Amino acid sequence: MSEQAIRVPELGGAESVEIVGVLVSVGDSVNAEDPLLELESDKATVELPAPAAGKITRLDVKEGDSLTEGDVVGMLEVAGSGSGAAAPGGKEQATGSEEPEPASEQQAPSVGASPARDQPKGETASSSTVSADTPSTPETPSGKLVHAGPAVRRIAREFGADLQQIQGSGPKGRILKEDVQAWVRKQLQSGASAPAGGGAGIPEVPLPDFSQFGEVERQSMTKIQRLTAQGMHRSWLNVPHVTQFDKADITDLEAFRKDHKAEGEKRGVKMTLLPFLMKACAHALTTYPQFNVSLDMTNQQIIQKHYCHIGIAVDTPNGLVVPVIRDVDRKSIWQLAEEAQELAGKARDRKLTNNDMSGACFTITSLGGIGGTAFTPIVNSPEVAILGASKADMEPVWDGEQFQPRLMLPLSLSYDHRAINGADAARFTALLSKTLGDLRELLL
Ligand code: CAO
Repeated sequence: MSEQAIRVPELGGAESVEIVGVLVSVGDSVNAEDPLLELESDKATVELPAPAAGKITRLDVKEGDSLTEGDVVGMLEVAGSGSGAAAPGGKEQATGSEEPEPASEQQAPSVGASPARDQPKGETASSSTVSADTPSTPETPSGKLVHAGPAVRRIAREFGADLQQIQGSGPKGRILKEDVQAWVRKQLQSGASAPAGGGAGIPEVPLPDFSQFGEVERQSMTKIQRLTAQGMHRSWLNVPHVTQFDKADITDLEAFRKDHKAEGEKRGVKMTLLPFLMKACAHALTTYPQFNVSLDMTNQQIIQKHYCHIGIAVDTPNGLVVPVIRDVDRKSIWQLAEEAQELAGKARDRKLTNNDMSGACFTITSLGGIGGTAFTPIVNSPEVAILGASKADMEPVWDGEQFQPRLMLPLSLSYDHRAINGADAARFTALLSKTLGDLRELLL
């Protein structure tokens, strides 16, 4: 038996490193190359491996400490011949049955040599020398040992993945980067059945006992509320959202609409702004077909749709529903007004069928009848874009010589940035604005 100092190795150019994880405690038995500390420089995260097999007898550091090359972090009681400088992976290893590592992989990792995201060499080296029955990895609050390198821990932290729930496929059950990715994928796929809060490895928001603050009452969510919560959550987690804002001058459109209100009454149809929005969106979807797609990420394909069905978000006492109007590009404004009215009525009477609510390529959510200046709607995935309309208001608009009072409609287009670029989104809303500003655009 002899004692050996555990020192910080050459830092690969980094002046100092910070301890972001202490993976062992005094009294722990370790194998050569077992990770002892997680060290982070401004370039990478690596493990400090045990220089030999033995028992930790002293630890002089804690998380947050800064270290430089050669610093002693603790002492190791080395078993066997007393050769404190025994080569890691040599005959003295506790896991003697294991294949010796190639020399190049046995060396202590050089901090800064390999970016954390690229699976540091040190991680590979230690992964094959750790014995599963050796408590060389930190115990989690539940007491279960988690066996993973710093790069993997970092990825898990980024995804909010709980390493305790992940089965490692590496040597001796070590959790690999691929295991974390597979786990996250599985969580996302099972998102439909996940509760609205949490899911996808994201910890649920803990609920305090609200009754300590005042009187409370619990109500079961309606089915629509449950489905909406799941759908929104799934979309929010899966879709990289961006919202493009714009305005349309609908002064002339509003005059046109008002001119046709009386005729609408005769037809039994309320002529609102919505059918015009639908028609303008259909025109933009045809002009920019990249908005009329869904992404199949599993097969890495873009599914282009050659039909133009538009969903309309309808606010009902039971929650939000989205009936779909088919072939909007081929219907007249009167037909669209009639169908929108009929479907909104069915929605409020809870008479919509699944067929009424399926097949949309794009969604419009209009809050204009209520108020507001802008909002950021959530894409109704697997669609890739949604248009929000807020309340149109009179605004002074400069015509080059003077301000004119114009009725301006605020538009908020949220889109899936995987499918659509910002420039396309700006073109889309510019075209909407142009079309709503002058309906003759639709004739071209
Ligand atoms: N700016 C100014 N006025 C507007 C407007 C706008 N953007 N949009 C509608 N209006 C006007 C209408 O023209 C109508 O005016 P008149 O009475 O003078 O004709 C009035 O507001 C009421 O319209 P409406 O709301 O009854 O009808 P609509 O066709 O505009 O909308 C529907 C129908 C179903 C979209 C709407 O009733 C609705 O449910 N909106 C809420 C959708 C929602 O909740 N979205 C959020 C989803 S995400 O949480």
